[in-house]
Amino acid sequence: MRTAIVTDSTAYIPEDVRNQNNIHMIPLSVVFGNESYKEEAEIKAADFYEMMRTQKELPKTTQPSTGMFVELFEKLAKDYDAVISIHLSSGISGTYQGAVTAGEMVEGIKVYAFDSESSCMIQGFYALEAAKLANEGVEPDAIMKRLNELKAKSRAYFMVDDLTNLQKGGRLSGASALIGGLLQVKPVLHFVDTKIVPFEKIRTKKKALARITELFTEDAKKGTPLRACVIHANREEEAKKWLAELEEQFPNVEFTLSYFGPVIGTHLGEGAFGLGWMPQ
Ligand code: MYR
Repeated sequence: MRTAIVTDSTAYIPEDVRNQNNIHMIPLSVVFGNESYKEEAEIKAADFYEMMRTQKELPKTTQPSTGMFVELFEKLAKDYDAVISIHLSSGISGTYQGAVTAGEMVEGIKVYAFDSESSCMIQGFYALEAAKLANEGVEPDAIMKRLNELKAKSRAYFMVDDLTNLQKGGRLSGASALIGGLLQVKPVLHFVDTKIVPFEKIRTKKKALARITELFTEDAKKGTPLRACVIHANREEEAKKWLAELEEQFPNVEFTLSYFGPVIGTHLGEGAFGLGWMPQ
């Protein structure tokens, strides 16, 4: 069976890596006023953060339309029997549901939608793993099984410089414990049951990054070979420094440096950092 792999733009897999691995990408968009930009294709991260700094209003984000999914799946149906469509968490975006709905509408190709229950390069790792297996001719059911096994063992923690965007965009759940000092804290955040919730209330960025490193260390020391990603929102130099420290401490972990692009950056704001990992 020929299986195509689709992911959305919030995996932030570089274009050359997508092309090498035969991964198809469907974009989400950011909207400034009346102007909508498909991320990756029409707006890149650095330009986006510059625009966000200079505009008074927060941008909005939109998921791909069902029509975009239908068009893509119909195109893929010409060359493939199945498609595995891997998306950002269903608790923060309707993108995954869009793939499910379009999959029910399109004939001639079986659509398997995968809810990453996360986003960014963690989602990218699922897409890369799925692409490797699909290129080896592994059946889609077996690929889905492998993705679910990885999901059960994957972790991601992140922190934002300022919680305002996450709160205004309605993507922060269970934050009542933080109310009162919302802007003064740098909580470590994570996903629980598809939603973003505070993991621990922490007061400074330094302590938050140290706590995330500690959580990673606990897992990395267990001995399972891991792949991990350091993710930043327009803070490449700081992210590289963190990455270098981790690489030195954990030479057996396969690290990737990645970024929060326009759509995720809209909700996290500039200066956010994350660390995600899963078994290799
Ligand atoms: C949409 O409009 O459908 C997109 C909404 C995206 C919400 C993003 C919320 C932040 C996600 C953080 C992911 C961190 C992964 C380490």
